[in-house]
Amino acid sequence: MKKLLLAVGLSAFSIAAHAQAVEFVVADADGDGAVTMEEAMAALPSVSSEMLAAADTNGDGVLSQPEYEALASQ
Ligand SMILES: [Ca+2]
Ligand SMILES: [Ca+2]
Repeated sequence: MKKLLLAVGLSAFSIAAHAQAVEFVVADADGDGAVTMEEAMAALPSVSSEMLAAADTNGDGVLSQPEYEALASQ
């Protein structure tokens, strides 16, 4: 499990290596307290739709602050 997470983290890092992480409050453009997939892609253009889907750990279709920050810090 740890190895898998490390591998996922490393591949994400290589993709987003020089991306500037955008803070949750900035990424949440409409300020409703959740970052939609569209907002996340605008804030983190180097993130793939697969990474966004994986980041939505509770499967509600949007990223909460902890979900977003886990993605942004990859
Ligand atoms: Ca929002
Ligand atoms: Ca979610």
